[in-house]
Amino acid sequence: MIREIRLRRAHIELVSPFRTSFGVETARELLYLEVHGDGITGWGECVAMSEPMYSSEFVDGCEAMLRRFLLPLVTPTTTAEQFTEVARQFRGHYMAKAVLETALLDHQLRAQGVSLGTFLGATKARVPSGVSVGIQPTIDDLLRVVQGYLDDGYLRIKLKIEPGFDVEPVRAVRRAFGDELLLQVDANSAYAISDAEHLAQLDQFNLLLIEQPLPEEQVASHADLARVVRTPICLDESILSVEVAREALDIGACSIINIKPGRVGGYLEAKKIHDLCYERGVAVWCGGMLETGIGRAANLALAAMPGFTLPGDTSASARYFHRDVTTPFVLRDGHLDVPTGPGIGCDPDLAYLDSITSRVDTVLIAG
Ligand code: OSB
Ligand code: MG
Repeated sequence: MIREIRLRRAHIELVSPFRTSFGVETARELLYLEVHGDGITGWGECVAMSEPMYSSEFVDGCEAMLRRFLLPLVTPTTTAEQFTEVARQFRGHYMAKAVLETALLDHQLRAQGVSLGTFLGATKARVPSGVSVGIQPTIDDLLRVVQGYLDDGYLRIKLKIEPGFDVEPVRAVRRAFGDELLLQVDANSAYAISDAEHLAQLDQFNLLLIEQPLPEEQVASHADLARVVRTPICLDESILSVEVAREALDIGACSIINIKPGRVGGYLEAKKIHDLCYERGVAVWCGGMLETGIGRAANLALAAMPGFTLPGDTSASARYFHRDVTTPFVLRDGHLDVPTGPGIGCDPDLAYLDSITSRVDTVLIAG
């Protein structure tokens, strides 16, 4: 039985600033939910950023959504599946829904002694790691940063791009590291359909994919773009549900999907998108939102499903934080191990987590 849910706010610095076409992140404002009951704690980490720059969601907005609309849906016996169904009455707010669904799912799986990987149908014990490289001040800086990640053993490089930092940086990375390097780019919706010919210049670099070149709402324009650009289009921001995924694939807006559970309302919806793509032979990979160990553990379970055939943005703890809130995830031969314990399979170091926590509020679950 669920007795209470704690909402914890915390703060953690990033090891280096992460610049994208939408802004610069130097720290993560964190929101965790803890579902308590029967001596078990289920954990969820909210992926929303401090400001609504990647998407319309932001962490204080998620907290408001949770307090006012989502937490009141939970009773002592609510399952993750039931929560997700009743939460459909509220439009949007995927990241807020996802953190609560995940904490409920972790709680119930821990009670059953079943790992999230087993629950989802994971088939791998470890997953290949890629790394997302922020926009750098100069191309020389970029080459140095990429070299460092390759030295660490990362198996795939994703370059963040924006107008003015695209063709030349990609050319330089290809030239420096060779044709064998698994390389892709992410624009975070910084371009317009009128940039189609410009983006087609990226075709010469044999990229795995171009991620979210156009705005979130312009799904159909991505289909137009895909007729001009030969490099596969992958959608991130636009894919908010399995229904959007199906429509995007049907019209040819993308041929690859970046699955982020937080962006689609949780792991249950993420699994549906995986299953759809798997059935259609469409490659998927697991994105990231600069998660700490709690969110990362759950993403690894997802990334171990059979349809995740491209390396994800599931990087090691050290790529983000000087000290993670869980036992750090470390790269071995370019891979991260999928946790095997019940639920998400790992626990935070509570003393350390408390030291970076600004506030914990307890919501009693009335029975
Ligand atoms: O677009 O994939 C993205 C980080 C924050 C918000 C959006 C994105 C990203 C990343 C980094 O690319 C992924 C990660 O390493 O967690
Ligand atoms: Mg992206």
